[in-house]
Amino acid sequence: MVKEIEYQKHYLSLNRAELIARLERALKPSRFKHVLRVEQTAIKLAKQYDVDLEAASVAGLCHDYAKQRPDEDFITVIKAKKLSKELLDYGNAIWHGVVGAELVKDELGVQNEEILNAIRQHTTGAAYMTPLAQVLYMADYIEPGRDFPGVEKARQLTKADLGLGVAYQTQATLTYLAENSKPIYPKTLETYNAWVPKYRKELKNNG
Ligand code: DGI
Ligand code: FE
Ligand code: FE
Repeated sequence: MVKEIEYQKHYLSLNRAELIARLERALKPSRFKHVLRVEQTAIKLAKQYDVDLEAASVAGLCHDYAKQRPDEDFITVIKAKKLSKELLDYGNAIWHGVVGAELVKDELGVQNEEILNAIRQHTTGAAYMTPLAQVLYMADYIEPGRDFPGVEKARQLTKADLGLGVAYQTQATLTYLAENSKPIYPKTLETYNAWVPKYRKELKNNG
């Protein structure tokens, strides 16, 4: 366990303990424990890759804040904030990050756009991700509670090269979605095109 950090940068008006109390109320216990592990994993990666630790903590804690909201809440936000109508074709898997970031902003008071973008991108990735967004995307995928074929490889590659981890996850997710005939959000394809061919050689050697 990484030592708990004390918030000093005012990314939100809540302190860490208050934020955690809000998350515990918003989430079922298993999801709450997941966000605590994502926070710790994000902090660890942030240390290695020279990303702001406090931003990694806030992003890790808040990334699934909206996961348990009913569909109506997301549809209301999509309409009220005039977000892309294309979003209405998807569901919670896509909404909880892309639309959930708006709830993180309005209800938890996180105003920092880099943190909000990292939350928006945490499920699908994006063609351009800041190091913070890459850290969150990977922390969510490799936190110690994750157990699926390939997770050890993902941990190893992420430790060796953050971008290679991003490419590995993106390839695995796209493969999983296609194999299971699931709808692919266009941004997921953009992420694939931006990251996977770039790491073609490394991915091949590490298949
Ligand atoms: O919220 P978590 O479970 O912690 O993790 P997450 O937000 O990364 O969500 C992972 C799920 O999202 C995983 O089952 C694959 C799914 N997903 C990722 N990209 C897409 C997607 N689902 C659809 N339908 N389309 C996508 O493009
Ligand atoms: Fe999520
Ligand atoms: Fe998550």
